[in-house]
Amino acid sequence: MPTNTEDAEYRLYYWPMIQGRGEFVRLVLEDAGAAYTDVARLPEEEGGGVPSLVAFMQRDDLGTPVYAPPILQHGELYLSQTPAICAYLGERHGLAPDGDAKWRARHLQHTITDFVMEAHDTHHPIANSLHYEDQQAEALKRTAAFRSERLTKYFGYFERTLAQNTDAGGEWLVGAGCSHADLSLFQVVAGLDYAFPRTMAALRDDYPGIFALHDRVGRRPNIAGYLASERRIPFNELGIFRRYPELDAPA
Ligand SMILES: N[C@@H](CCC(=O)N[C@@H](CS)C(=O)NCC(=O)O)C(=O)O
Repeated sequence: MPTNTEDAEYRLYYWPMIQGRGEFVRLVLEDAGAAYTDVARLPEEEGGGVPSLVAFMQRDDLGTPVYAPPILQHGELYLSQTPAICAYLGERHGLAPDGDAKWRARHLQHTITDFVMEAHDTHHPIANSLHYEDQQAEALKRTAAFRSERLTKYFGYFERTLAQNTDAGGEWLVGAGCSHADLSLFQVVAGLDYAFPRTMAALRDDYPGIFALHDRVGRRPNIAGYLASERRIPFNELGIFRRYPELDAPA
């Protein structure tokens, strides 16, 4: 492992069976065309698997221990917290605006982190340690409020943000081009489309900018290639965005 961070490879540590929060990091790496190793997806014999991730989280030699995955290792730099990792990579690879606007991309990235947490909590409103089935009654109530109040509030906010970004004619959230925040908003829309297809179909006409951004990101050549590859883990009921039809709007 080179000690010079500039030359070092990117090593992502994340749960190997889900897109989860690791996906926000993967999308920046993939769009940038950056080489990376998704360490826990390597076979255990090659130093991968869940044990590699658990061992990493237990390390006490990093200066500052990491709390939870995703974790990015870049030479001797170790970063956790999805928004910090996305901003770090975006700013290194031309996926962040210049100057002070980079801070606005970061604040958008943190807002997306909040949104993701609320989307997750729809199916796990009481405790992560409990199965969905053991908190289904609370999940039904929580998701009804999420769909009618929170989802529309976040979408309204991002729609306004797009409309006010005259630098990009309303195509990107901040600055003149695609940034890490846009890639992450793509992932949230994709995830919500998976989890709540009926709710999302009903919202399409009300938030045209957000859905157009989703489609625009999906057409970016490196992203389109990634989505069609085996590197893109399918959505599933272990991840953040889960399809439980009873939580979606009535048919
Ligand atoms: N705010 C953190 C949350 C990290 C997080 O919750 N990671 C999950 C996987 S997506 C985890 O394994 N958490 C373990 C825990 O919180 O105990 C981020 O955005 O990266």
